[in-house]
Amino acid sequence: MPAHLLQEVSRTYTTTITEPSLGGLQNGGEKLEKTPLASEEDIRPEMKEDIYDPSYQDAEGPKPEFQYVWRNIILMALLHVAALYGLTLVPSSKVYTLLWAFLCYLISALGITAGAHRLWSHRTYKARLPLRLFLIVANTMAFQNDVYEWARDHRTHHKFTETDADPHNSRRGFFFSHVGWLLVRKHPAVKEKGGSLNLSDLKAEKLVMFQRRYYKPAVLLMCFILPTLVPWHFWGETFLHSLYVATFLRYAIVVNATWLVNSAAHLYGYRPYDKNIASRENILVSLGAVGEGFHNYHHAFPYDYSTSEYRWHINVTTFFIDCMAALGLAYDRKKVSKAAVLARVKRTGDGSYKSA
Ligand code: ST9
Ligand code: ZN
Ligand code: ZN
Repeated sequence: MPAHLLQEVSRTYTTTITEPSLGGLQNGGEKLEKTPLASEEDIRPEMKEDIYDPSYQDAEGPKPEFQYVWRNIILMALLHVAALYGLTLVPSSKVYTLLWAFLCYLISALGITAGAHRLWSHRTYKARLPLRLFLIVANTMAFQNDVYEWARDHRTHHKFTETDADPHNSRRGFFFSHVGWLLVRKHPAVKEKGGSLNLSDLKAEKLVMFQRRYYKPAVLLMCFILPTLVPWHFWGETFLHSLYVATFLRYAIVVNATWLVNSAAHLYGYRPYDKNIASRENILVSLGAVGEGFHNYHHAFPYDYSTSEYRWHINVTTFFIDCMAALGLAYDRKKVSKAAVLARVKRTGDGSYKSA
């Protein structure tokens, strides 16, 4: 059978969607498998590293002192001062510069949400090489550590959430879970318990390891040099506006929108799916984080490619992945069935559940 036909067949049979709602956009009219998927065993048998492990609890006794990392503290402070200055330059920026800054925000955001998060940390869908190439470049523009490190920390966060082994344990307060955790040495439990995770899928992926190897020069190019040079070179923006608005302000917005998932979405909002976990549904966070604020759902069902019960409801990332699926670049998207969601709501929800 010719290669393209083989691909078609494999695409048809590997897409696992329970309630397709994308009309003509989806898979060019292909028949979708309608398999009601309920548990992680059925839905994603190959990955268990992000499933919460309630058997791990904090050790008794005093917590270790914070070991400050002054280099990070100074650089983060400088970034935020530069971003504030960038904010004052917004009114005098060219419209194209603002559009470019927004585009860089969107690309960086997708590199985190569709890339580091839903693809590489959770394996909630599969992506063909052109999409993975785009996502790794976009992820480099986001400069949030390389995908290997990001996914290692993130799986650790899910498995040992709200314990000392959680890199951004929200029990240590808003500031720590927002940015503080990047300014101090990690708790020894993070390294110990994180070290027990199976990361062989990441180690085996050449693209992920390639990014890790060349991460520093790649970040310099994608996060700082390119976003600054484009407005300056192509439409005669001043160097100052290009640097402070398209680069520093845009980068600061992307990281803060991301950090809010760890801070605000672990502290403020309802818990319709599971009242026993800290993470919450936070619509404001979803707006800034292109669909990643449905965080009570996401911790309850980390294998769902939409990180939400819904698809395109305040969720640009799911729209993007579905468009990629329509082009044949994304496939095998995992979606929890409505029946499984409702059963969980009934069993562990806080009573605030309303269907959108
Ligand atoms: C940034 C990351 O911003 C943000 C991540 C946010 C995650 C959000 C998730 C929410 C859901 C998704 C929502 C997306 C929304 C997107 C919206 C977009 C609009 N397991 O780390 P080191 C071991 S980064 C196992 O140096 P220290 C390991 O052996 C911003 N082992 O620890 C490692 O060596 P190696 C820019 C682990 O010395 C060794 O320990 N970047 C684990 O305590 C040393 O690791 C920065 O600011 C683990 N989990 O230093 C840099 N962890 O790597 C920040 C460690 O060789 N980072 N090990 O294998 C640092 O400078 C340092 O990590 C540190 C800790 C100072 C924080
Ligand atoms: Zn996650
Ligand atoms: Zn979380």
